[in-house]
Amino acid sequence: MTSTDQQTVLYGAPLSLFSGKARAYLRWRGVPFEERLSTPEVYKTIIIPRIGYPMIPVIETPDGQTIQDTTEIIDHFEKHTDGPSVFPDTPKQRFAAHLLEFYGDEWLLIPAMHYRWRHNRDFAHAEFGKTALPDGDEAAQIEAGRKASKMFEGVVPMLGATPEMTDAIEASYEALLGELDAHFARHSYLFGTRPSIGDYGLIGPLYAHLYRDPASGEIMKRLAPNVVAWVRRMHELEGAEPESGEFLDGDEIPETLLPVLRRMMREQGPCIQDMTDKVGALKQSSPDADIPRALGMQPFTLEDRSGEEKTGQRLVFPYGQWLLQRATDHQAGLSDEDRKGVDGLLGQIGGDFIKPEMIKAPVKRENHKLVWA
Ligand SMILES: N[C@@H](CCC(=O)N[C@@H](CS)C(=O)NCC(=O)O)C(=O)O
Repeated sequence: MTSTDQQTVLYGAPLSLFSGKARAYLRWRGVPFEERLSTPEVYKTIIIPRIGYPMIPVIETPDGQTIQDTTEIIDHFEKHTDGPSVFPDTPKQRFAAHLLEFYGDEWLLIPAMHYRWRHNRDFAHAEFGKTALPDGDEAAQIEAGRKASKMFEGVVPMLGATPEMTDAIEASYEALLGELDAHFARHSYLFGTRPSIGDYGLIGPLYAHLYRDPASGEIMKRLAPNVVAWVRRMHELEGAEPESGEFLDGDEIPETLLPVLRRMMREQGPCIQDMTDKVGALKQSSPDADIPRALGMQPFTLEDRSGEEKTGQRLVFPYGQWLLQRATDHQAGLSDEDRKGVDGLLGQIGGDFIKPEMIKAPVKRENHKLVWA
């Protein structure tokens, strides 16, 4: 990559899901950067004045740009630095990589938040305290951590992680771990020996909440040692060289990824359809209003350990449509032959409903906000 004397700064925190995603990417991409803790002072003096709301991670580039949102951060470095891309340039791999980024960023928040707040609560309070009061003693940090994490803890049931859904969320997550473990037994990353944007989507939840939080890490180590090795490869670059590797030849989608993609379509699929319908209805009813962060609730269904379907409710985030559009825009731009390949893959995974026409009211991001495209 091209380097500059001044370094990129990443404002984030060790416990943060999306900071882990950005950090892992910057390390692999060989971007020289310094990480600074997102303390209350940083929120007050940097993040809120520049972004308009409290959210991490935030990047400050050497030329003074401020970027929030890990997808935009990755886009920025893909565009402005040289080096191998995390976007496969073949039709099916690129499409599947975008879908899996969406799955990791949005859907795997459910197990991530479930495990953090039901199985790692004390640890999480202490970790929030280390960011909120870095110079405090342990007791003061825990107290500060309880306060600082109230919003995050409060939103857990709204994301669908309720006590009633516990068994189904854990059954689904454990099955996913098994599927990913079988995949990573054969491949270093999702599509070969180079990480893709899909890998960066998955590393968010699978690093901070599901690997680093101790009770979650114990489950991952017990059930999925190959996923653990992938997390370390992705995040610590253990056994991996920055900017190295290749995507599989011939636009191959490994057989071992099909169960993961099928799970995505089966579990998240109905919510994806509902999300695009709700975003479309909003544009029809209030074309001039700001797009709210959430658009009410939607049902979602997972199987519990006995195979019985359990239905919960979760918030609908229009932001998810922006991630989905990266897949559907790619699909729309394909030649007839390449489109057949992608649609054939969708047929194999139960995802026929994913098509450009499902986007009724496209969105884009502008100045850190979601707006109508
Ligand atoms: N889409 C954003 C999500 C970032 C995000 O949710 N960050 C969390 C910490 S990991 C946060 O700051 N949340 C504050 C909030 O949700 O209001 C990204 O990719 O950066």
